[in-house]
Amino acid sequence: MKTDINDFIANLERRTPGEKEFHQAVEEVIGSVWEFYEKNPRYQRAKILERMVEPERVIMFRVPWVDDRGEVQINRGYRVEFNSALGPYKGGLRFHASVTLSILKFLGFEQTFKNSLTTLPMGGGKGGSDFSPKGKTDGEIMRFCQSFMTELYRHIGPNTDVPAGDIGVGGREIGYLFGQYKRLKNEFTGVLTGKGLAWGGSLIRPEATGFGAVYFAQHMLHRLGKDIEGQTVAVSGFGNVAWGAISKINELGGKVVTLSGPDGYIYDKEGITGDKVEYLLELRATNNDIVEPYAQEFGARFVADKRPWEVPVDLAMPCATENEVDLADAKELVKNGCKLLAEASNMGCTAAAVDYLHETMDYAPGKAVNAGGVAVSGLEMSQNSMRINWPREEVDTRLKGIMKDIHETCVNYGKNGEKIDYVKGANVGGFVKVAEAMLAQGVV
Ligand code: 2IT
Repeated sequence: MKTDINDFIANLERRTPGEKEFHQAVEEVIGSVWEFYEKNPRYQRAKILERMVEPERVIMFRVPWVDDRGEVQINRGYRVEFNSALGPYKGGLRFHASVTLSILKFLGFEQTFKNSLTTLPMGGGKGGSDFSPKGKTDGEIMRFCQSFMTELYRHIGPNTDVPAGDIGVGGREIGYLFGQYKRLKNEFTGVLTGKGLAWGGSLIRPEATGFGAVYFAQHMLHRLGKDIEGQTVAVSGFGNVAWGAISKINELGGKVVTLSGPDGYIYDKEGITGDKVEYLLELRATNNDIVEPYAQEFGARFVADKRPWEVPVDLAMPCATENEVDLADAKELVKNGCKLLAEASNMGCTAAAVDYLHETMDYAPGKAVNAGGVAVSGLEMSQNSMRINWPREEVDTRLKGIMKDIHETCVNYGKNGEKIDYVKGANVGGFVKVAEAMLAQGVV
């Protein structure tokens, strides 16, 4: 009953036609773990990989709402409950016009391994909608969130499935979603993470993805005998992840010179520091999804319709969305002397870019680098269960410890001579725990 890797992928594509982002995510993981899988007949007999690529449950639903002009709008809502071997399904909600089932399946699949790497008891899931917050008023966003939760509430719960934010879902949206859940269930529980501090949220959760990514990059640098201090960094995006990463890079003495949005990128030679960092939060709150106003506000350069990877930097940290670094971008980075790329976005690099970066510099994938966000979500769940709030230092110390552990796991499973294959390290390290738990729990 031995299948080879090509049969496995052909079978996956036949069963899930057109889901190209999902195929990309699965192929990346399978490429790393196949050798390990072949050496372990007990995994094969239990069809662990075949089960892993099939979500435990997918929920799709209509989300009707009324806009400010009184017109009825219809969006599609999703929750992909991918894998609960290690704990309740856990992962964010993405509200963006580009959302499809394929994108949420890739994110939910990745989330399973990422959550396993955090060492905390969380399964993997992801959800969202093709609703775009761009240009919407606060009232419209609230009504959309209420309608979305009016269906979602029956599928989730603090011991079942705990959503959080992702692109397009921040503190405001989590508030509206939480309010509606509480009203429908008449229960105040930790059913969502990323909550406000006064009502069950955790300190450091807003900063966690960016902080964690920088802690991870710092471990990569230390292995090379270097440090963030004095390094120039290109960051993409201008949302929550970019904001957290830039704050931490500044604190550690690095200099961030770029930001980006769907409209182009900003090159700020002086460095994005002080008020400029806080301005990102204002820019985000306008719901316009453009970064250009930064250039007018602070006199920096704006380059329309381009990505920031053409600027000479020492480090690159993609902080926006999937496939935001392609092969040409990767070549440009290397040509300009960039020595390290730590992916804070999920699947930030295309498969061709990953292959190239692997040969030319130190590269680490999102599921390891950005795991600090969901890790602090896990800590928010712990605090909610105990009905206490930890001080800032306690959460930050735990986050630092988790990022160190994830880095060690990558080094242990990804050693390749002098180099570390962070892709293999993260994939195998994340896979082993999930696989063992699935074996132990029988054919379910
Ligand atoms: O991609 C991610 O890990 C997130 N959007 C955070 C998920 C979470 O449950 O905090």
